[in-house]
Amino acid sequence: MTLPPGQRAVDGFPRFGTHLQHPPPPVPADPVIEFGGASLAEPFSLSVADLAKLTRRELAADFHCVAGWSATGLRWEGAPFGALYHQRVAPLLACGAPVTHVVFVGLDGFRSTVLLQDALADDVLVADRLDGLPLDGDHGAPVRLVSPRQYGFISTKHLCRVEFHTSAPPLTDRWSPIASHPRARVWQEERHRRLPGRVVRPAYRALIGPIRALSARGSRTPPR
Ligand SMILES: Nc1nc2c(c(=O)[nH]1)N[C@H]1C(S)=C(S)[C@@H](COP(=O)(O)O)O[C@H]1N2
Ligand SMILES: [Mo]
Repeated sequence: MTLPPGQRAVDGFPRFGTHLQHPPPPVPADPVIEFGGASLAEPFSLSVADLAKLTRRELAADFHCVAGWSATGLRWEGAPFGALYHQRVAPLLACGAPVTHVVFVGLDGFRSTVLLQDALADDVLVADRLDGLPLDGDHGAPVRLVSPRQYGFISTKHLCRVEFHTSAPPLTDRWSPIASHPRARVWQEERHRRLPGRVVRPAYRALIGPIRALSARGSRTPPR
């Protein structure tokens, strides 16, 4: 098995992220995803139930966290983001400047900013199932983004809003020591916005233990 540079396989699939001191956000009774942003003349929303009726795809992929762990052999199911974009969003785009950036927002307030070109890769899904089961709270219920060729922080869990922009939205981590790379491609080791991936490896790896300890506290399910 070949992993991207600087990654190490872990057993199972840990719950991870910046939200771990809290339990997963409750799933609304009739969850929807809102689509908006400067590029859309009219915002609209799509219920998660309707999302399940769109063209579906199964995807076997590894999942790579920027801190350095990789979960291997996951099986995702959901709607390809590219199909959703071309079928539902593109016809509603206001004429003018083209879409360049897409922002994915989670019910816990988490946001990821992705270049449209990366979001349209053929393995990017809005996933509602993992390993043959509905997505659980730990991994992003009711639905999450999955972009396996980018570090995990791109793959917003508990997805509730998608925004389309014609230029880069303001950076929220401009002064952060772990300023994330805007493309976050795992095979290019694009971990940090300014520092080479190899250089930040040890510092990022040191974060895994403390973050996983938090995760055990907020987790809904025992670690697998
Ligand atoms: N809503 C939300 N999505 C998120 C995060 C988060 O804190 N909140 N963390 C990100 C990070 S850093 C990683 S590595 C993955 C972890 O996904 P997992 O908990 O399913 O392993 O989720 C990403 N998506
Ligand atoms: Mo991560």
